Amino acid sequence: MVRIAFKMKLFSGYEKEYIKRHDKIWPELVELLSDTGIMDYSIFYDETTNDLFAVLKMANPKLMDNLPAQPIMQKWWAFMGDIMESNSDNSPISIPLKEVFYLP
Ligand code: RM4
Repeated sequence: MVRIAFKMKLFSGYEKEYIKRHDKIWPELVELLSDTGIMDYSIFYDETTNDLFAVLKMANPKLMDNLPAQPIMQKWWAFMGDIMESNSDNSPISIPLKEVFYLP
């Protein structure tokens, strides 16, 4: 099992909206993420910087490469694009983080 962590960035003032949208996350997106092998997926919000810190577990991280081509993923990213920093293809600007400590 591999732990993957990355940062995204929320536009200022959208914390409540971000939570609201994720409280109502589409079942078909949950299914896609699950089918991709993603587990224990959390996103934390840093209100001092608007950083979103995401951390998840996967047996095979290569499977993440399949996500951007999936229509549901593309639809979600387009839906989220008005409240977070995104690339021109609507995917969130995502900064990978290196693990520097782990206590099992
Ligand atoms: C985030 C972002 C991520 C997605 C989660 C569910 O806001 O769009 O790419 O994996 O939602």
